Amino acid sequence: MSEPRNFHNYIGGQWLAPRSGRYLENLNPADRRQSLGFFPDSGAEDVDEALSAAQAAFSGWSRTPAPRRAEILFRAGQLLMERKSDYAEAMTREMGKVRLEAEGDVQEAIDMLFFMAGEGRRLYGQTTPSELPDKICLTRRVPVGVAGLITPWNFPMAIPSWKSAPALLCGNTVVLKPSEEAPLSSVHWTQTLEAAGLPPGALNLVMGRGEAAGAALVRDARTRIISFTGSSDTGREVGREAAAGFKRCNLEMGGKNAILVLDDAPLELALEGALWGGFGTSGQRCTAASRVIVQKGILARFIKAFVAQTQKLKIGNGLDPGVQIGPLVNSAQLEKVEHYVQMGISEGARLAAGGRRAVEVELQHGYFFQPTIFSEVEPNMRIAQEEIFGPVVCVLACDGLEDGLAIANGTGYGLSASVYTRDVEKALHAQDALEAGIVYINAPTIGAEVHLPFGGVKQSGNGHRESGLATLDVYSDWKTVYMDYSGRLQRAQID
Ligand code: UN1
Repeated sequence: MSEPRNFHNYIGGQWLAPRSGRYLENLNPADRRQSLGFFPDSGAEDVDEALSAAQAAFSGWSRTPAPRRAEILFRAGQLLMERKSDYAEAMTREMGKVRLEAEGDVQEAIDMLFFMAGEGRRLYGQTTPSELPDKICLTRRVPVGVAGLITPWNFPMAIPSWKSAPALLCGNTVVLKPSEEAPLSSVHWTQTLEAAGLPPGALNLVMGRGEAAGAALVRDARTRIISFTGSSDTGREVGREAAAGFKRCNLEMGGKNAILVLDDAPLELALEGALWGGFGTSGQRCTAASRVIVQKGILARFIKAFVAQTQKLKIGNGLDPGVQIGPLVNSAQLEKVEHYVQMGISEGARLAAGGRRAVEVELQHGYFFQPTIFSEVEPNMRIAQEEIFGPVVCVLACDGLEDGLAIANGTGYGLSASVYTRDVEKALHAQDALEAGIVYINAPTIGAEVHLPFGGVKQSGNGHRESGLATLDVYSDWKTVYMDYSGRLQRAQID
């Protein structure tokens, strides 16, 4: 292997070494003997420089017509299509998700670029009649200012795209701080926008840890929008800090998503959904189906087949063909999963599959964990309440639709939920009653598409949405314009 190289921040259109002088090495979680390189461990001084660059670029970028801004995003989408395969391979090496899923991650960013590019010629406001004659009223979306974007490692290109594409389209400038576990995909994202012709300072990339670079970004008065995806605990801190500065703040946090399988469900389809929803991305999705609630009539049959199919999943390096389960992202995540497995056992759940690190010879240099199923899980157990973010699925029993819905809704989270049934009335009733921002019928809890709103209720979010047209409300302010051509003073509510 060649010498691991040093990567740089991107500030004001230049690739710069961090002023902090510090770097973090990034290792391949499937084989930690392989280094991806050294990435800036930026400090407050780097964030300061990036915010100055973003602020300086704001007047030019915000006055660039939205269709012109959109054309740059469109070109970036075309470039990303050409680079998809290379970037996906790098993504698998940096955070472990299997190659096919990494391609899906890059594809999600392409989709977002094209979706937002189209929006450049719309960005619709409203025109309304006035209560007074010879007067027109309308609303326009206007840019807010500098957006600070803090993104996680599990969707290292998709999530930066969810945030930066609409932020840029709306005319804001951006400072992006990706997770230190997956900075390379953000380097690739930034290089693509640079090559597409984004002017200097419109998007700045500052790499480093949340405690240093992330905290400085959230705290600084120049950041007018904060968009954060990560844990509910960190989100609470971010939200508190943002509130003190009256900043727009979009928080996307955890989930404890459930698939509800009723007696009349198409069983094979539900099994496939539980496997993909529970173990896709090794369970490291905020939308992962970490609970499967099965009606008693089919419970035994479901568990038997679910265990058998889970044990057949091929674990390994995500670049190897046929591998379905990649590693966890790092040792801390591995230890967290182990901790929860021990907890499940001591809470009295039955370990039905997996439960251990995968220790085959070819896996010994990575952070691999067997896909794990607990059965006989009670709704109030901690393994059924807390987000594990790993390949651990809890199977719970329910008596029927109402009981199943109560269990599904019985956690503090509310991101994604799913129901499998052939009964149309039950399905429609469930989509009404499930306390979740996203509901699937006869499909697993993962797989959101970029032109629809993404986000959760309860502790999964703070009322905003990513993706879809709804995300434009995070990245723009409404300006209301009244145009009076009567030539006289007209008093609303009086004349
Ligand atoms: C996340 O896990 O943070 O719907 C995002 C899905 C993906 C995005 C997940 N499109 O599962």
